[in-house]
Amino acid sequence: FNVKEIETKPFDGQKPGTSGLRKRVKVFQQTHYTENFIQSIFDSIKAEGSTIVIGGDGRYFSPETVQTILKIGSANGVEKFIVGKDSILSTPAASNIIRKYKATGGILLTASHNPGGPDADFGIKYNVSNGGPAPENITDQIYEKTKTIKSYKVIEDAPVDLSKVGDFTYGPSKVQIIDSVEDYVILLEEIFDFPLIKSFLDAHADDFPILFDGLHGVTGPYARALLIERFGLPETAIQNCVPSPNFGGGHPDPNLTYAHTLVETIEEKNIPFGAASDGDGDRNMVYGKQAFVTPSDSVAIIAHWADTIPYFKKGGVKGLARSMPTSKAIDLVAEKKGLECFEVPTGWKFFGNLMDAGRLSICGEESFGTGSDHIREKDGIWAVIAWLNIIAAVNKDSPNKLIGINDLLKEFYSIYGRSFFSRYDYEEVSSEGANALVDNINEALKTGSLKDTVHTSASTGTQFTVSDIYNFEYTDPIDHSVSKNQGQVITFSDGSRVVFRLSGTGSQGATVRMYVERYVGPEAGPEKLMEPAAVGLKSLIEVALDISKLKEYLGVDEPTVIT
Ligand code: VG1
Ligand code: CO
Repeated sequence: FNVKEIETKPFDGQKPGTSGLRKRVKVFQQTHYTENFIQSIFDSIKAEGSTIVIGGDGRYFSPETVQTILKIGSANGVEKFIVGKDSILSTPAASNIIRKYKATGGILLTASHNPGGPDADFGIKYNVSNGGPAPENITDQIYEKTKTIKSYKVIEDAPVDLSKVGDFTYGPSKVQIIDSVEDYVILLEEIFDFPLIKSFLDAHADDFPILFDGLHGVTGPYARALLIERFGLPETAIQNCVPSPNFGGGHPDPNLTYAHTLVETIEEKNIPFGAASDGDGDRNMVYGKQAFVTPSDSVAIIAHWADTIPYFKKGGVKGLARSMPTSKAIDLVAEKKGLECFEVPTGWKFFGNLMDAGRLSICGEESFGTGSDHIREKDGIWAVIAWLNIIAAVNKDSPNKLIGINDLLKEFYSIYGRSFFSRYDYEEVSSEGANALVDNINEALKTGSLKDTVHTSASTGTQFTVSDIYNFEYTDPIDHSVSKNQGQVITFSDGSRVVFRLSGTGSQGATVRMYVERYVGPEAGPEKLMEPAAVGLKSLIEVALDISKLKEYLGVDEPTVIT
């Protein structure tokens, strides 16, 4: 096979963000654009003799891109490709495949929860041999290569048929097309108590029906294999579970705004337990009739009940962690259990080193990301099955009263208190406005002008005194790499805090995120503790908007999404 060298010129802006390179499909479709980025990946790793996993959420432009990877990868000396059938592997499943088959790394074709289709988003992300997203030193290297690239290498062979499982070749390289679901189901079976879950669901077919909504993303086949085939649930237990290249025209993000198909069916049919996942399967939302679990609470509750899950009962819980903007609920669990607890920047890549070093077992992000060291990505289906495992175990000890989501929340708050938490997203605002907002807070940080100032909520009269402002910076305890400017934090004397961050996953304009958190101790009593988050946070949100002059800088009145 001839290796051809194709001339090219660098494109601006091929810098991987929080989770890979995400742009409009039209941008990736420009001549040489995708090729440049893929060659830059192979230039940044040891491609010769490597094994590369290829998967993704099956979105529009994925099949073409798999062929592009085969062409360029083969020319760069890749020995073997392991590819999910129809180019599909959920992000957690891909992480598992990389680890299980000891691959060099993986290329994931996904823009996660961003809409798909010819006019929407595409994305490419590189994962390393531990199964996790490439750390910053590698993504920086990829970006440097994209800035100077002059040519890329290809081998021209007939495209591989991605719809057939089996062993094939592309040029001199081996290509193995694998079932997308099988290995993942085996993995979860080793982690959870499947017989316990099944017997609980069997016994409560009438009073505890469940519903999983795949939002037309990649998790559909995984949910079917587990819920229908393993647990024997009826077809009504899943919906929107056939992956579609444009996610059925929807926005595959599991939150109260975008997962409205789940929310509507749950409320209409009085379903006590529901869940949804995002396009690539790493996010999750747990939602039941009149019951919503914030992701920050979800991970803390899983940590609290970890002993009910065989994987943790056997291996123990080594440590806990959260991303910086995530509420501190999990810190309270760590404290009570005498475990180490880490606060890392936003993005799953920061958890990997801690897991590899044996210091971290369970972690999460407020952005509907929950997971453990069974792989190196967050894992939506894992979180849903974890909840089912916990509910099944708790109910085994409560034969006379059915314990549901709200009972678990109530009990958790009565032990630890509650960290009321909410995030306001201002999507696709002007970059100038967003930068001015950030500059203004930095100015206050520098001059100390906000320190000790008192702010009063106009509607409730509650007062907040600023105790500190800082820019979050993280030093990785394992490799000592430093990540600066990871978000601006304003803390108040009552322990509340507000965080401002610019998103690193958007594909157009800027997205500003404002995170608010206020802790209420268990002594407040169940009525206060079970208040809707919007009520518990009203005063703080007013004050945060006021201090930051956010509406002025961004020129918008309301956020696009509230979670
Ligand atoms: C967002 C979330 C972050 C998450 C990232 C990738 O990043 O805030 O917590 O890790 O998406 O998730 P940002 O930079 O836009 O805030 V996924 O499911 O899109 O891979
Ligand atoms: Co995702």
